[in-house]
Amino acid sequence: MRSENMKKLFALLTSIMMLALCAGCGGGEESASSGDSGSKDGKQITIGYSQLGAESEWRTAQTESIKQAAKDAGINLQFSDAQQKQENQIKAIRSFIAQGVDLIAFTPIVETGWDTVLKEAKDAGIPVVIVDRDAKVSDDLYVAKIGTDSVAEGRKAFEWVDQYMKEQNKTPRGGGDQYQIAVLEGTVGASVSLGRSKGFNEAMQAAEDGSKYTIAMSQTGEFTRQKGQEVMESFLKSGGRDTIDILFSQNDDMALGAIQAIEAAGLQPGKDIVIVSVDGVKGAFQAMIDGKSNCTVECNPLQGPLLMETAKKILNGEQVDKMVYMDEGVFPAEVAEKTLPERKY
Ligand code: GYE
Repeated sequence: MRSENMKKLFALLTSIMMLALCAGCGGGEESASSGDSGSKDGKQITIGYSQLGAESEWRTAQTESIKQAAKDAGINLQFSDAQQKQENQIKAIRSFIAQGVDLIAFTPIVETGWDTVLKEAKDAGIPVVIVDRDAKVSDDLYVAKIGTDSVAEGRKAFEWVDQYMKEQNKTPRGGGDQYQIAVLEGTVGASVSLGRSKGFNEAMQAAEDGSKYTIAMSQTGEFTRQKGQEVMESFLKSGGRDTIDILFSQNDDMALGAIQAIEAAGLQPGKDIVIVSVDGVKGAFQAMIDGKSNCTVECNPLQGPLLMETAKKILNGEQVDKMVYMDEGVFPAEVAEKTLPERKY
């Protein structure tokens, strides 16, 4: 009888222990499935990301940031490179919808033409996050935008130029009383190209001495080093060699190409022609250290961690900001040497 009771007690204790253990492992799974480990209802999160291409140092850094952040967050990233074609991005987004990914993120190469495909994502119940560049679509077609303030970048570029030109107090190279500006624009129709032009021009119009400047030449260099070089060459050949005072390049890569064209024309980049560009990649810092460029306005490509965090919140049903801008600074040549070692891209 006694040993019967002992057996029963033993059995009871064993089952209590088993229950406790199971609860423990269940709890482990629970925490693995919520938040930090990149899973949704116990399943790994899959994000489909359509990248526009690989045109610049900046873009390479942004792609790396997104891939690394997905890995760190335990998220399965379906990455697709559209090689500068909007139609490839639309195809990629459609294939993410067909696969039934948990969330779609994309960096729109141009601002317009996204309504139909985003409507398809919405109908399939897949949330969309727009990353880096902007798309002109109605608010119900995306959950969040993570990006850079390109209008502010353009404005900062002009403000730096204006202050620098005042300090230098040079006479315009072409004679006359206006400084001549050449602009290398980014991809045609891209929000960041339009924004940087807008910010730069508005700041010029608003400046007290804005009439001291004129935009003499402006053309797209498609955000690539090679195109930047080619277009700068043609600017210099069509009269710019003796007249351009300032180059505003809408990204660093085009400025690096332009520097080669300026040197090939027998001029000193950074001296004969003052150069300001946007991005803040290491190549621009090196050019400033070498005395060949004057300023870079930062555009932060390290968007991966914020994207993953935002995606997890959305999939957990949490509220997220509709628009988040990355923090960005301005780096003139005098701080380049000190700053380069700290640069992450
Ligand atoms: O400035 C440029 C690029 O969309 C902000 O795209 C980005 C821009 C960046 O390739 O280098």
